[in-house]
Amino acid sequence: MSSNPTSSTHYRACNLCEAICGLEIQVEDGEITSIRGDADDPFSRGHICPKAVALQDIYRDPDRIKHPMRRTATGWQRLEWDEAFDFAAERLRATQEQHGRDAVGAYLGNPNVHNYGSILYGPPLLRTLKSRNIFSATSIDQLPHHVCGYFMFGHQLLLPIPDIDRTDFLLVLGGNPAVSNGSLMTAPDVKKRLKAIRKRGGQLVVVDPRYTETAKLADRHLFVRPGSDALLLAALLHTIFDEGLTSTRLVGIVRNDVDRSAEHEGFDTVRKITAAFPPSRVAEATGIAADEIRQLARDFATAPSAVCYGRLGVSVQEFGTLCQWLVNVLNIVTGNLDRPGGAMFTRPALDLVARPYGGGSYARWRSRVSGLPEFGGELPVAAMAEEMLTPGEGQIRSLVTVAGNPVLSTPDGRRLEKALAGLEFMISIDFYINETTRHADLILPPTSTLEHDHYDVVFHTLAIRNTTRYSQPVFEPEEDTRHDWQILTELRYRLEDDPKRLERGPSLEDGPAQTLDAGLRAGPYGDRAGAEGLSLSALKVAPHGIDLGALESCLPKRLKTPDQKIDLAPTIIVDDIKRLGNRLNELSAPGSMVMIGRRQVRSNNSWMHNYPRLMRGKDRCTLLMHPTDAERLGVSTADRVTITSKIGSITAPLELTDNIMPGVVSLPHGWGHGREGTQLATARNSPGVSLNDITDPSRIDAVSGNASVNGLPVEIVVG
Ligand SMILES: Nc1nc2c(c(=O)[nH]1)N[C@H]1C(S)=C(S)[C@@H](COP(=O)(O)OP(=O)(O)OC[C@H]3O[C@@H](n4cnc5c(=O)[nH]c(N)nc54)[C@H](O)[C@@H]3O)O[C@H]1N2
Ligand SMILES: Nc1nc2c(c(=O)[nH]1)N[C@H]1C(S)=C(S)[C@@H](COP(=O)(O)OP(=O)(O)OC[C@H]3O[C@@H](n4cnc5c(=O)[nH]c(N)nc54)[C@H](O)[C@@H]3O)O[C@H]1N2
Ligand code: SF4
Ligand SMILES: [Mo]
Repeated sequence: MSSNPTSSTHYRACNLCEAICGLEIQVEDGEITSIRGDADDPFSRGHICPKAVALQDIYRDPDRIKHPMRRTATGWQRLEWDEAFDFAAERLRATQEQHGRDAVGAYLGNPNVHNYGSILYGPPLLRTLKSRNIFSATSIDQLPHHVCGYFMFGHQLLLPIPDIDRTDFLLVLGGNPAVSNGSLMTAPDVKKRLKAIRKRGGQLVVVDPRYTETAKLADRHLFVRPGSDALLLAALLHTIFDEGLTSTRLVGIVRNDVDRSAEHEGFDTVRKITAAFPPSRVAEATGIAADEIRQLARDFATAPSAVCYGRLGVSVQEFGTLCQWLVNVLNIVTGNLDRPGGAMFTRPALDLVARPYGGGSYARWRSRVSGLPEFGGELPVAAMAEEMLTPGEGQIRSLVTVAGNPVLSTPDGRRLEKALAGLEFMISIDFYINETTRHADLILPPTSTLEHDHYDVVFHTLAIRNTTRYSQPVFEPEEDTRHDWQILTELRYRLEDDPKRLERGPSLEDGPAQTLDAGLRAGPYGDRAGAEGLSLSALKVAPHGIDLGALESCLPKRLKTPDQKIDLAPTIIVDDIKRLGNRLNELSAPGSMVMIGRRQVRSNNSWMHNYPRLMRGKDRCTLLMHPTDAERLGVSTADRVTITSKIGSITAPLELTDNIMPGVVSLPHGWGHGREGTQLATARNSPGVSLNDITDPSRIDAVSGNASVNGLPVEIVVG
């Protein structure tokens, strides 16, 4: 692609968020001179956000480490790779020999999902460790979606994706795609796509305790009390059944359940359950008037096509699984699942649903201390610190973290820090010495993203169109560095102690590109199916990506349930309705203030605050509060306030705004870089505070064990 030896143009997917935008990167004399949106990418159409421009800063960051580092009494010391791998394997093996398999725990962070080498080579390492104490960011994020996919459709990755390009009615609960760029809905240039709904005569309705950037694009915005969405959804369904607005379109593929009688319509269990939640009964708790709820139900059910989409705000809360289940039920009983403009399943070129990857599993074991259920081989991260701190058999004594910063991203970060400090051994695969990895005995740093190839194994599976794209590396890796997959594999070989493999090392023949090629060729568009089909070499000559078309109806064939029917009312989920009923009264009498989070365009969870171009401007780690609350509490804009929960206190500057619901305050997560020993020079200049220093690990979604950081009761005082 290069026109002369010193100047070259590279087409490359951005791997920083789920939107997977195509980029055009210009390099001259080994330096990036420009990063732009790739106008020829058929999916992202030239869209880009400020974070992508910072890819060059990640590559050049003086704080990024490139060699193994060992923590010693006198500071960090560089190790050779061989020594480092030996040290790691020896210590992990010693822990397991002395205390058993489960004594080594692991935590996998979000960037793993954006790195196909890690997705393919992380699981084999975990299988070698054979520990039950595996955790990831999934359980403070989208776990309820997987639980619903598993129980309703038979596979944890069968997640219905909102067909926003064709819908007539989009109902968004607890998602802010205008800032997050979309999640479990890969939709580059999402703002334009949302605006297009209204342009073609459709409607966008947003339900959120904050009048968000997405709400500003909507026809209607409804403030909702945090944590009360399951009540709202139940009341919407109540109205739809009550007024005879259901569709029989999908009845034939909904499984019979025990309640079903001969003349039953197929939706009886759900009708019975939601009968207990008329709009008038939930109005106070949700903060939404009964008439508004009824009208919303009618508008949704009578639109030519409609889709309800619920994201982080309704997942990372106490009724996360109920919410995601009710979202699916709403789409199903109105006939909107698996049809254009509704919620649809993808057909990706590398198909994780068809391949022998895990379809899911539930409660095969439980966490030792709190009894939280396993899902898909992992335990909920809310249990991680207590599993380190509580003595006894099965206690975690050593930890492996891979691309994660749980000190800032999981509940009660301070307690986790205490737990990390007490470990026998900790190893982090990460390229920063940050709030978490500073506790490691050993850090193994991978290459940065532009130094390796890229394929979105996960996000094509979650995309609003079927597309595929492979990106070549922009830079050669620096000498004596390792990719994530190589680190994961080399560590595994050492633990397995297989002399033949050890001698050979992780060679490129074992590399992710080979696995990708095999997966593409065996996939639904693969060249095994026809001479013109997809393979890695076909993708290499199409660097802008290939559009494989709009999502298509695929039910019941794509269901993975044994009878190829949808389980509309899985017992494990339905049983949680009692808890919702019990909470109704409590939610109806809101007394205390509650805290929610928020995302920001120039942040990416905890780890992109070290790039000067993203950090210009005023302090962003502010507490949003409605003026009426400020008046009642006697605080004003100029104040710094102390925010106290059951777990602890933090202080933050106050920002008054009408855009937040009275009774609710909001602070972004991922800040708090002032901790001793963190080697992030730019981030430390505007450290902010960590919201997760006061979130409560005992607040969880009961069904999945997902952490519930939103809706946290707090008290606020000046100073
Ligand atoms: N209160 C509150 N807490 C939240 C959330 C919230 O909304 N509110 N959101 C939750 C969500 S959705 C998520 S996903 C989690 C995220 O939680 P985490 O995944 O634990 O946190 P990140 O901030 O994404 O940290 C990523 C880490 O990976 C490293 N890294 C970056 N790229 C690479 C790479 O290519 N290879 C390797 N090996 N390392 C890399 C970074 O240096 C950093 O240490 O936070 C959750 N926590
Ligand atoms: N710029 C940027 N983009 C990102 C990230 C980032 O940190 N920065 N993180 C990425 C990651 S890891 C993820 S998972 C996605 C998440 O993507 P989104 O789900 O779009 O995430 P948020 O912006 O946190 O939106 C959650 C919304 O839920 C609302 N909310 C909170 N509590 C409740 C409630 O009880 N009910 C309702 N109805 N709403 C509630 C909040 O006000 C907020 O508007 O974003 C990704 N994209
Ligand atoms: S929206 Fe996401 S994928 Fe697109 S450029 Fe920004 S960070 Fe990258
Ligand atoms: Mo996330």
